[in-house]
Amino acid sequence: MNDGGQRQFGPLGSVLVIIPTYNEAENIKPIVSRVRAAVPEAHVLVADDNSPDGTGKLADELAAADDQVHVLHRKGKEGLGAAYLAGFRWGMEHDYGVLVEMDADGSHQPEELPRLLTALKGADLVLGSRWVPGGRVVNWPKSREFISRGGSTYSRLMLGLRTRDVTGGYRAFRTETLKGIGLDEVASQGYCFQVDLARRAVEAGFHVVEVPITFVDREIGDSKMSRDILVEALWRVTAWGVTTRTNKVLGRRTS
Ligand SMILES: Nc1nc2c(ncn2[C@@H]2O[C@H](COP(=O)(O)OP(=O)(O)OP(=O)(O)O)[C@@H](O)[C@H]2O)c(=O)[nH]1
Ligand SMILES: [Mg+2]
Repeated sequence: MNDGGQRQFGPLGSVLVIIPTYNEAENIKPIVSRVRAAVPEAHVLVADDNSPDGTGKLADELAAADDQVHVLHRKGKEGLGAAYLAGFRWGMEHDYGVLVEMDADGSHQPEELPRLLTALKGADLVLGSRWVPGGRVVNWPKSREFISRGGSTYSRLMLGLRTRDVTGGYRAFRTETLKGIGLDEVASQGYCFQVDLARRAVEAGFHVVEVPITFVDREIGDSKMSRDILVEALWRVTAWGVTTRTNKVLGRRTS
């Protein structure tokens, strides 16, 4: 991780909050209005994978009533990673300076976004972090906390990262950072998408800062967490770790 000490960071530019959705009909309106209230100048992009429960239609209603709300309709469920990649591309095409990742279910509190954006003034990427002092989780079953903490620890050890919360999904990127990461090579779909972006940012020498957040467990709607998502994360992180170490031994840069 680059310490960013000597760097001059440019102005942030306009902010786009990307919210991927799959069956979030009960959550979409409250979360969008919370974002609009917390950071009134920010725009919102809902990236919906043709949710059977009509989330996309509700998002269209929000967009029709508010010029700062936009909807990206995707054909079908392709995973969180693919939805974010499409959202990032949309944000780049529309010249936003900052692209924010946020879940629809209220786990990532929009009221904390101003703190993330303030930190981004002196960073390339800000991670909302549950596992730094001041960060915490509310209402999470111990089993989920164990999996999440374990996933972060395993990823840190395998990949040699210094960040504490590697799997979290509440993040603010400068658009330039995402351009520098090489999004075309990102194939991860589930949670390891977040690990993948973090390790790529660190390896590319970007200044990554963690800001403590209070993560609130979803109250409404169904979880998309699955065994397949965990298995994908485990094998990909292991494979990246082996490649990173092998390349270090051979004195090559990782790709
Ligand atoms: N577009 C799209 N969004 C998705 C997909 N899978 C999950 N999401 C969204 O990504 C965000 C995170 O998913 P969650 O189901 O909340 O995952 P989680 O936070 O680990 O699990 P719980 O909070 O326990 O449900 C939510 O806004 C989901 O609606 C997908 O395949 N496509
Ligand atoms: Mg959630």
